[in-house]
Amino acid sequence: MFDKVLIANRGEIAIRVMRACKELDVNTVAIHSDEDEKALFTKFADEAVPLNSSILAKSYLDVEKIINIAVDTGADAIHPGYGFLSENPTLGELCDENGITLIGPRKNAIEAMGDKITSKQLMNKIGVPTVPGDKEGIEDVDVAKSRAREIGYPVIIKSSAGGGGIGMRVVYEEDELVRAIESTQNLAKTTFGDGTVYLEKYIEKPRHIEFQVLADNYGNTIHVCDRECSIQRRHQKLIEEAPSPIMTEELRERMGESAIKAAKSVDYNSAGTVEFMYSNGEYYFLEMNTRIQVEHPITEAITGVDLVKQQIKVASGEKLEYTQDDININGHAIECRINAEDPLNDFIPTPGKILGYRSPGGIGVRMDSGVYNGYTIPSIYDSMIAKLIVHARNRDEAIARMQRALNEFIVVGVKTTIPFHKALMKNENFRKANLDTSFIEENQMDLRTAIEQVVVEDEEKINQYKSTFLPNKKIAAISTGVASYMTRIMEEQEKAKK
Ligand code: MV4
Repeated sequence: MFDKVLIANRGEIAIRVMRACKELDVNTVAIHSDEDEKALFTKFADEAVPLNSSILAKSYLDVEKIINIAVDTGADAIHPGYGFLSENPTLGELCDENGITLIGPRKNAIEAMGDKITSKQLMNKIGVPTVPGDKEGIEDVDVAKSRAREIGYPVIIKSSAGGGGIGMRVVYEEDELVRAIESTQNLAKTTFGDGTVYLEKYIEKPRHIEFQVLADNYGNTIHVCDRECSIQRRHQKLIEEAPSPIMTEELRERMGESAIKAAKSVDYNSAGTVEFMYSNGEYYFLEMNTRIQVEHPITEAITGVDLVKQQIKVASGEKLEYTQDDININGHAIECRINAEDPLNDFIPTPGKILGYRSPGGIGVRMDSGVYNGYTIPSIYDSMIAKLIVHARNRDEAIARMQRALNEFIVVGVKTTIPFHKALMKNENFRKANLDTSFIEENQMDLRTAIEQVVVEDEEKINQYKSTFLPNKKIAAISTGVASYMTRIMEEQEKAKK
């Protein structure tokens, strides 16, 4: 096992990794930007080293600076968390050159899965289902036209270097095809420096189901079951649950086998996630994320596997402690991402100082967070306040537990997405698990009305909290619950339809 791990990340995930390290009796080094000097994760670490900048390229994305700190502090491994350098092949390369172990997959796996055409070709070769369509980039628009006719409209143009929803366009008829190809090529070239695009059948309203995988250096690869991640907005997940409500033993067996095959095809040797789209009984490989993901705790809840601990252990050369037969599902877990955002104003970030804070707790509740009362949520990073995870015997009880935990959660000073999640828990379609990737769009009217109601109720509660715990503080009223400009526009649209 390692002596000392440097965590090349910030916020809740830095703390999550440090907790795993402590249970393994491993020392931790935090690195932090100027902006993060007072962040909670710096206090959790055995040592905290300043990056002396708040510019991303000179702080959390500065590979050389981070490697130098690892060398100087005597760290023998680096954990990149998610985002930032987690899928950057250069980090692993520089680690190798400096005798440091990267807690993550090898460079070739990151690169093969980072290129969508390469990974799709690989999946086709090994018999993992992919969406019908091109296996090569578009070179000639006339060939593309005939391919689109064969497949049938609608089709989608995707950039090979893209991912996570960036650089895609849906095409409903032939007239739009050439323009869509050209604009996607241009976008891909400017964003990724690679203008390669390809075409496939557009799957309408798919569910997004992903499989957690774990692999070691000795070819042992298992899946740690599925997560349902369909409820997202502009490719940002809002809530995840495990297992997927539509999963059957038989489907899990097949999709799990595909996930393992996908991981093995790139000699995977860490924790990773294989994403699929699911529609009408069919599933299709989408991409593989070669990192630990935000939503990994729901998998930990239902399987009891500490994914980060396993990830660290396999990186240090230990064998996986689980076989596939050891993985069993116990109950149901839900994670709500609580962000400093205004759900009634297009989810715009609402950074600022937390003036009062009450964290939920009790049976079946886990809070992964990097904030505290008095902390100022910076505007230069993502706006997550906490991941609230609940675990219960079944989906209905998990929803009830989440409602109970959300009702305990109080944040004073900044608007949050807590009202959104409360509204979601009450939504009939959500409760019936009647959901797909269009859920937010299709339920936005009902959700908005419910959120507005919750905001009014919460204001009362927040005022009570303030008069009890913050009697002498003058705090400007937040979350007024008055119908916003957007609401009025949407109401007008709704009326016009009728
Ligand atoms: C698709 C699709 C429909 N048909 N591909 C979005 C993220 C990127 N990795 C792939 N994405 C999609 N690819 C075909 N052929 C619909 C999406 C999609 C989506 C996929 C997963 C989760 C959420 C999504 C939201 C909108 C669109």
